[in-house]
Amino acid sequence: MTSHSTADLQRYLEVALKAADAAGLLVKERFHSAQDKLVQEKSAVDLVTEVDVAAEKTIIGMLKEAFPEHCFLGEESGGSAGEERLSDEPTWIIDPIDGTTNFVHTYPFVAVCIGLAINKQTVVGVVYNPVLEEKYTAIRGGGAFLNGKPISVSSAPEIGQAVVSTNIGYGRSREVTDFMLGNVRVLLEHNVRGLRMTGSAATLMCDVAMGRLDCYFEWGVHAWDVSAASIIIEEAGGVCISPTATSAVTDQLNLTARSMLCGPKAIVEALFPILNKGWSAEWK
Ligand code: LIP
Repeated sequence: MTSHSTADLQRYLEVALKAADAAGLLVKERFHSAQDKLVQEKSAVDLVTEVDVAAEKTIIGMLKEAFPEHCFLGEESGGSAGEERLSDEPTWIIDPIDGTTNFVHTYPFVAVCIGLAINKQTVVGVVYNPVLEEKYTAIRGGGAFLNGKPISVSSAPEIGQAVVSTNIGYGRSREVTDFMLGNVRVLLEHNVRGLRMTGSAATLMCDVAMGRLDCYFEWGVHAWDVSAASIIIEEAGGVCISPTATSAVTDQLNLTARSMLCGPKAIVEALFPILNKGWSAEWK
């Protein structure tokens, strides 16, 4: 397997930043014109706009030109079947707009997400919110940055002092509702200081990376929602794990596990044993 030097990772980051800027411009230009965003419905609650499609095309076009030998996995072009085929080869994992519902509703928590995974682990990540002008970047071993300034996760020592975040996703069945509400109940019973749900996995994860939130968890997320942001958390000193009924806090993050729990190690370790983990990808 070819090895990738820090200089290679820097070069990957440079191109990813240019692609994120180009896509971010498309998002920003259309953000305030909610009425004329052409919306298609993957389901009544899972939306895709013409901007998602155009932004993904732009990103993949720019990355492919620079790195024709790499693989690509995009929310709008790859789909879930592609996610299951994630290999050890360098693979760009792209969400052109994480927070599409927010975008449609002009709620400013949206992000262009570009991650590069090698051996199924993210080594380069860019999460760019062009509305709030917040650009998070990281390469493996090089620290995490918000608009060029180093960031780190919070030092909240326990759940009672933590503001925790999650999202409710797209499932509306009885099983999903019971599972989601079960975890909200767990947090309240453990006197969590606050709970936030703002509808974009990547922006919440970056809020955790820069320490304004203390933790994020969600079941149902895809690799493109979490790949880029996962390295930003890890490089900011936090941990990211894929909680399942049989996993442990020490397990390596599995980008395609459809689950995420991340934050400072102390909070992740405190939440891991108490959250319900019996989620099923089959649930609607
Ligand atoms: C969204 C995630 C969010 C999750 C939604 C959806 P999208 O991504 O960021 O955390 O709750 O179900 O996956 O679809 O806006 O890119």
